[in-house]
Amino acid sequence: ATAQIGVTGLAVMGRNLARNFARHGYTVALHNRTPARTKALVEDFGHEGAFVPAETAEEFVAALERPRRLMIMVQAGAATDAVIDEFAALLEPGDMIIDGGNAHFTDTRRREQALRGLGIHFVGVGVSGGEEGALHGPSIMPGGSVASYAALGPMFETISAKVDGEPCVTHVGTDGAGHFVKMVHNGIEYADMQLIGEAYHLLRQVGGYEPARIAEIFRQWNKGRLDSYLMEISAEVLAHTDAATGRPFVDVVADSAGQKGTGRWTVRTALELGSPVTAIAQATFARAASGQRALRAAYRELPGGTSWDLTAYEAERFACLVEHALYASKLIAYDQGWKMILDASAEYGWDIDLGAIARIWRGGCIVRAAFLDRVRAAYAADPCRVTLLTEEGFVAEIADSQVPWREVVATAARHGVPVPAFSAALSYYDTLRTERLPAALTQGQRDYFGAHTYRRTDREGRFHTLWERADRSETEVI
Ligand code: NBP
Repeated sequence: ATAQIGVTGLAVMGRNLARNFARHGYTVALHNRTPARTKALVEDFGHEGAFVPAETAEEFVAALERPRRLMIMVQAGAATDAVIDEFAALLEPGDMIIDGGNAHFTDTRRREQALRGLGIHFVGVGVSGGEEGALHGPSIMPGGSVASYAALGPMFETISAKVDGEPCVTHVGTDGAGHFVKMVHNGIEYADMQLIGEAYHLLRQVGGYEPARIAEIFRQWNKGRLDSYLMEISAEVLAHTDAATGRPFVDVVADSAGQKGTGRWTVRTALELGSPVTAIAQATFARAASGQRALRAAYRELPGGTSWDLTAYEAERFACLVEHALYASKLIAYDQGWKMILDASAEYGWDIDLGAIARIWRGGCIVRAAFLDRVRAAYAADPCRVTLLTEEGFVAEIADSQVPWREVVATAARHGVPVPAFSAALSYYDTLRTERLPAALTQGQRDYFGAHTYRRTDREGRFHTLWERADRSETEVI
């Protein structure tokens, strides 16, 4: 046995991760259900490092140094269970099975528990950055036991993305914590993309700018506090001209957004946890709405807002306001994601360090952004903070941006331009700022029709008003 790690599942992700390990000097055992993929990898990239190809599961396991580190990179779901069952039977206590696929964190918790009973460490790992990241350095979010991280951490740190010399990897927490955080990463990614999309739409519909000009504006913004990978690629996409028609590329792409499901997972899980990730939810629903062809065709006949042409000066001013609105909304979307991670961390006993999450998202993943450095610093200064928004620097920025943010959302409403994520973020901000919420009336309504009881602001206890009685007398419910 000579291999420090083995990778089974050699489609794009597995192949590139295996190459990344080998390029960093590790001997990598290779296995794939269909042996042709293993052969192809060795033929095409065998010169990059030390590979030990294996055709059968037994040969693959025999190639691994003990304790064995066996990484699964197959399709998430039933395929992962099938592969775990196949290999668990061949492994020994102390060995590690690492699942780098996009597993749902509840599956990871179930698998971890089952394998723990056999003495096998099961490590669910969120791997971000797509196939390029897998090859050149992903952001890596491992869960699993502390003991397994001692054995795997140094290898992950070697192959991960680096920012300022620091590896984009941390032990997120036990069992499914890594896959949970990867899921929320993807949810935040949905929100960030939608917010940038809304900014583009406003600049076009209200500001009257063409895509190429908006690309320039985005490039300018990308030099400031909005500096991020998503901003950068959005500018690239908007600047692109379709070769076949000579029109802006963005105008020839069908406006119905796809999804592979991690946004939906985030929203569903948030509903279960009671975490109000409204910007992420609106971004996920916006993709769903874009795909409702018949419904959109029917609504298209309905009246819209009042639009008017802006002067060049007004358009320029409006673009500045949109920058404020985008930044403020983005802060909220990320803050909602952090809070959801905190809620899950408390629920599942993960003790997640949010500063470390901000640190490992600075490179090797889709949401990488300059402002994450400041987020990291904010959590380092106060690891127990429930929101970023109370950090001194962010307080000042929100104070500066909140009026433009309101003006943009109001302008969008007047023009009839949809801004579901901008307005959800602003409403979230105002909801949490508000001293007295209409939830008091909701409680009254619930008590009226369902005797659901309520608490009072002036006394402890649970109460019910006898609404059917003329005197509406109140009883304390014991
Ligand atoms: P796919 O998700 O397309 O899966 C293909 C691999 O799964 C092949 O190696 C295939 O073997 C294997 N496989 C299947 Br399908 N069913 C199997 C079974 N019953 N038993 C054994 N092997 C089976 O590959 P991918 O796009 O490289 O992604 C791998 C994992 O990484 C997935 O969980 C994915 O969600 C995750 N991920 C992907 C990306 C990305 O950008 N693509 C990013 C981050 C995470 P075969 O060759 O014999 O058919």
